[in-house]
Amino acid sequence: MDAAWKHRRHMDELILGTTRLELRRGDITAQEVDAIVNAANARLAGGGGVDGAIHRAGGPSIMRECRAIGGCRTGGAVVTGAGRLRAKHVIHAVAPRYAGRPGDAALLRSAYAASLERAEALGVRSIAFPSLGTGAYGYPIDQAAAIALDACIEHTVHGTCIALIRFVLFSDPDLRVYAATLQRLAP
Ligand code: AR6
Repeated sequence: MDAAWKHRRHMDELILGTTRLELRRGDITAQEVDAIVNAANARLAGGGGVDGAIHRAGGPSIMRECRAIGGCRTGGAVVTGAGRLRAKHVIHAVAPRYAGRPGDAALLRSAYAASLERAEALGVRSIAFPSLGTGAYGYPIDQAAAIALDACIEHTVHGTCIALIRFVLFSDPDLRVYAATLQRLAP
C-alpha cells in the first residue's frame, strides 16, 4: 500500500483510495447512509444493544424479514430492508460470543468481511458499522477495534464501490479506543 493511496486526514478519518473510513460517536439508528450493520445473533431473534435499538426504531417489518430468513451463521451476514430507518438496508452480522478461543478473531473479522461483501452486492455507497461483538458478546474492545479496522482497510485494497465506511461508537471511551487503534494501523 503506498502512502498516497492510504493517508490520514484527522485522528478519526482515513482515506483509502476512493473510500473514506471515519470514526464517529453516535447512535447507529440515526445514520443517513445506504446500509447500517446490526450486531445480531445467529437466530436473528432480536435482543438488546444495537439489535434492540434497530428493531425499535425500524419497526416490525425488519423482524418479519429476519424470521423469513431464519438465521445466520456466526461470522456471516444477511440483509433485510430498513423499515422506518433512514438507511435503505440493514445488514445483520453475527459476531462470536467472546471466549478467548483461537477462532474468535477469525469469526469477528469474517463478520465484517461478510457485511462488506453484502454491501458490495447491494451496490451500497455508504455503510455504518457499530462495534460488533463488544457489548453483550464481550469481545475486548481494543482487540475488536484492530480486527474491525483492519478488515475494512483490507476490503478496500482491491477496489470497492463503497465511498464511505463509518464506525459509529456509542461512547467517548469506545471512540478513543478506535481512534488510537486507527493511529496504530495507519500512523
Ligand atoms: N448505536 C451504536 N452503538 C451501540 C448502540 C447504538 N444504538 N447501542 C449499543 N451500542 P451489542 P454484540 C454499542 O451488545 O456485543 C444483542 O442482544 C455497545 O455499547 O449491541 O455484538 C444481540 O441480539 C457496544 O459497544 O452487540 C445479540 O444477542 C456495541 O454497540 C448480542 O446482543 C455492540 O454491543 C450481540 O452482542
